Amino acid sequence: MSDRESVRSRRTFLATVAAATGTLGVLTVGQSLGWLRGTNLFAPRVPAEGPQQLAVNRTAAAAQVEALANDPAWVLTVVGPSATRSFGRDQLLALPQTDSVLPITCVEGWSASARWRGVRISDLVAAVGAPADATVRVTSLEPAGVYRVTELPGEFVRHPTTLVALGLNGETLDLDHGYPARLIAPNRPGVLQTKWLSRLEVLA
Ligand SMILES: Nc1nc2c(c(=O)[nH]1)N[C@H]1C(S)=C(S)[C@@H](COP(=O)(O)O)O[C@H]1N2
Ligand SMILES: [Mo]
Repeated sequence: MSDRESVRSRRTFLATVAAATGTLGVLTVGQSLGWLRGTNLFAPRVPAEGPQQLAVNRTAAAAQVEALANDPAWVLTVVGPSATRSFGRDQLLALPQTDSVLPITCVEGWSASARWRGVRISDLVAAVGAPADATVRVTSLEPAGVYRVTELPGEFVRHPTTLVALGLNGETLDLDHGYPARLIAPNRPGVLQTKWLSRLEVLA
């Protein structure tokens, strides 16, 4: 490549970068400004639209969990090495509550922060006699679906912001956000933030 050609190709490269950066700038603005919402092709779900100012990826109706989630006899079953315990919502609410500000980061291309309130998962693991850094299998009430069962490694279980969330943005967790209880942990893809919890099992 001659000197002149290399200067030209570098210019072309820089122009491409500038164009791409400009596009990104516009898209970022589109994510944050209400007036661009309708034109924003890259945000299939707008984070601020949905119950409790948070987008919903899969509704309770779509997941066919409405009846199970609204059942007053619902309990969260926690299975440990030496004990199994069941907690109703009122029992969970009677345990120490923690607030965590954590985002949902969906692979569909949106991320939104919210204030969650609930019980530290490490407290529930301790209540069934397991170590705070145990791995926990998390199962949803959802009868079918790829996100029904997830595994939570010990580093997340022991993290003080990882919750079985019962509340969202100052209100009772909406059915579409996982009522009666959902998992919320830091630095986890949205797909692993299991909604409509049914069971936590400590794995050996
Ligand atoms: N049981 C269950 N939990 C789930 C899902 C699901 O389909 N079923 N979707 C996940 C995905 S992909 C995301 S991004 C988040 C979205 O949470 P939100 O709907 O409360 O915003 O929930 C996660 N938890
Ligand atoms: Mo997602």
